[in-house]
Amino acid sequence: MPNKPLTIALSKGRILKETLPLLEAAGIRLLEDPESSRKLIFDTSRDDVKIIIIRATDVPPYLQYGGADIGVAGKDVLMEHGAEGIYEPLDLEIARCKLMVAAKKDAPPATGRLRVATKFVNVARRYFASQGVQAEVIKLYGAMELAPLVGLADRIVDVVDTGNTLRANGLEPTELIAQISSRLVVNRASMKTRHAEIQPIIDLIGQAVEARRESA
Ligand code: PRT
Ligand code: MG
Repeated sequence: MPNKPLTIALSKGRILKETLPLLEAAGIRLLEDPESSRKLIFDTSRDDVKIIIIRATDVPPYLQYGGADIGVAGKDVLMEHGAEGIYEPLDLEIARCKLMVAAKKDAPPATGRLRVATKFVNVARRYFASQGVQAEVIKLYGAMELAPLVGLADRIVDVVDTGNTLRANGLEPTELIAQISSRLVVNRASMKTRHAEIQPIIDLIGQAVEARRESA
């Protein structure tokens, strides 16, 4: 009996757009456009490969628990979730941004206990602890930029690209926590049991990343 298909987990938006050309290098092409479909599971040009479309923050748990064999996730999301059961063989060098602390423009320096609003609660707790700063971390699911404006928090921790969103809300970045890009991730068990199928895909994508870097 043939193996069940390899499952690749992607999320809509910038990761999908920037990952598709890399998958093509491994002969994997979507047969329809997920951005305009309500389906969650898609056939590809390879009978042995399916693509599932999930929320960016759901990629690590899908990979950890074997809901997908391969995936693409931002390093920010991986840092927040933790890497248990997940192997991270490649930096795809896409969806680059920075994980930063930000505050109201000209906010006073931290004294005493800081209130920090973020969806990256684990990253934020670790970061402020490493700086010896006492922080009370408040979990939000979106629009972090609002929190300092209404006095909910002194700082936010968020992903920043151009900085336009911060500026538009009278905020400014104060500290860099980490440079971020998206990573190819593989379920650790799949990496062992399906090595002969997965390793060639990693190699071809790795070559495509290198070729793109050299032509940039
Ligand atoms: O949107 P959803 O809630 O489903 O999930 P998500 O926001 O995690 O997914 P998505 O597709 O927005 O982001 C996927 C990954 O892209 C993130 O995990 C990051 O690794 C990476 N990435 C790169 C970014 C950005 N650039 C980025 N600019 N993720 C989010 N942003 C946000 C930023 O926080 C701000 O709100 O985009 C907005 C614009 O940023 P500025 O600085 O250019 O104004
Ligand atoms: Mg988003």
